Amino acid sequence: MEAESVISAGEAPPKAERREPAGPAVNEGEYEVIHSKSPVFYDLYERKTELKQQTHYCPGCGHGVVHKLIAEALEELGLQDKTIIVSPVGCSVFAYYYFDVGNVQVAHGRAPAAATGIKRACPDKIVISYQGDGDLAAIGTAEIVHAANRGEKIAVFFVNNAIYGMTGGQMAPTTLVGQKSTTSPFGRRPENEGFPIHMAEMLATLEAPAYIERVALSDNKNIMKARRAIRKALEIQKNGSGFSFVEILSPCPTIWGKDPVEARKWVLEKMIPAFALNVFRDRIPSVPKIEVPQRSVTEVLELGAEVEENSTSAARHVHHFKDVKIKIAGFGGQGVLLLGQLLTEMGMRESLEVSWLPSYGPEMRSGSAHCHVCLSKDRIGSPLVSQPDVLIAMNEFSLRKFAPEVVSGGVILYNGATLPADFAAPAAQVVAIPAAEIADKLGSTKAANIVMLGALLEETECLSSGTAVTVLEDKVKKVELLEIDRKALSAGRLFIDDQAHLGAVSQPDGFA
Ligand SMILES: Cc1ncc(C[n+]2csc(CCOP(=O)(O)OP(=O)(O)O)c2C)c(N)n1
Ligand code: SF4
Repeated sequence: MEAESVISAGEAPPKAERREPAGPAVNEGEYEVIHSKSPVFYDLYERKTELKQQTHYCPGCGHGVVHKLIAEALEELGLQDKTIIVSPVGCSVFAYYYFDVGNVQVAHGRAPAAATGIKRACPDKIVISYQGDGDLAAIGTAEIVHAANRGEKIAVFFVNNAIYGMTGGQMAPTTLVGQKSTTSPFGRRPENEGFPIHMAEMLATLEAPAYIERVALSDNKNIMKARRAIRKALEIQKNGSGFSFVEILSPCPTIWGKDPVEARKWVLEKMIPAFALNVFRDRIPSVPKIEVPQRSVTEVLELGAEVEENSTSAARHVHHFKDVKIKIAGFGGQGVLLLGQLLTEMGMRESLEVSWLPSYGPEMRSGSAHCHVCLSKDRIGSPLVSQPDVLIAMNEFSLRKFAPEVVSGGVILYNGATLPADFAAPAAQVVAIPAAEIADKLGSTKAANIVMLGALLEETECLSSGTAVTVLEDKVKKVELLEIDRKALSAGRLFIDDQAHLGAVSQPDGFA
């Protein structure tokens, strides 16, 4: 982009525009016209295959102007080296071609979510979410509303040109009533397409945002206001004050079928009356602090000693494996997901890398549910378990469905007195455990999952039963239930032990 200076000959340049004259000396009191671009832009746009001197924006496009205003504000505030711009899909998808700052290009509508993550991970950085109206007000509505509602300390620059530019002119949520687009060829009709969405006003209903303003690129005066608004949003972030949102009414001459001058006029005469220019919010949000109960020093020391003791005994367990992948499946209500969580909690306490991935239907009870659990000495690449070493099948349906996935030499623990007669066992160790029956006799059928946990620990020795007890003690608050769970854990272990003595299952030797 050739950013052209606004200084004319004979006129004193404002401070930000003062440059050493590059050309021949001029007479005192005279100034030469300076053409330059902010150092926040690359000198040459190397990522472009051709025309490395200029952007891909159409003549008169608002994106070019907004880019210039952002670059100048970053330069003036000395923020270039701290800035990360997140640009999603739309005509500005290649913003990273131009800005010599940190850049992240994200999926359509997702910039506020990505910006949230970046800002929280790097609070010292200046994070900008740069979005069009199709991106921010259509596919990305949820992201912007929730980022604003959380008061994320980011600056959002919302380029509203009332149309989908990149894809050739479909109706946007901000398309004006009566405005023609390829998907509203007779003009937007509120009775069919609804009214234009006023994002600035909508976000101003939320408590958290610090600054919300709508500006326009209709004429030089308004462009200067836009410049101030963009700078202010960045200053707010620099000061750590909160969420800023600047909506910029922008021309899109190409899709509107106008020349650049007519397009600016259209912003002035049509867009501004429909989208009032205003400062909708300008205050530092007051965020109430919720007190977290403080433990006394004695309590902390006691707790620390207990944790230390538990973690030392948990760490003592020898893991005979590099990693173990477990799938647990059954009906909702059988404690399938909870069993997975207990295993991951145990793994963490034994200093393993862990992951837990649940998968369940919409029903709270009796729908099918399963979860994937990984325990590993190394970092886990994917939490998905498609070839489990161990399957815990809490019902026949799950046994039949997932048994074929189990690796050769793996283990299948089935919650049932016997295996179904026609079940063709794969090349794995299959053990039927009447877990529900055992749990029932102990006082609660619900503890069948803990019987299976005991069986798993005894059969595979993947984790220590001591860790299981400490985890249960921490998680189960009802004394009677905890007692049943302790017995269920022991019962599961004993069952496998007895089977081993009878020669029905192999001796536990852990995983290779
Ligand atoms: C998931 C997904 N859905 C749809 C698209 C197609 N698409 C690309 S850009 C765009 C709209 C962009 O409009 P806007 O955000 O207003 O930006 P402009 O091009 O006008 O600057 C759409 C729908 C896409 N790339 N990805
Ligand atoms: S189509 Fe519109 S928004 Fe896209 S670059 Fe051209 S003028 Fe800009």
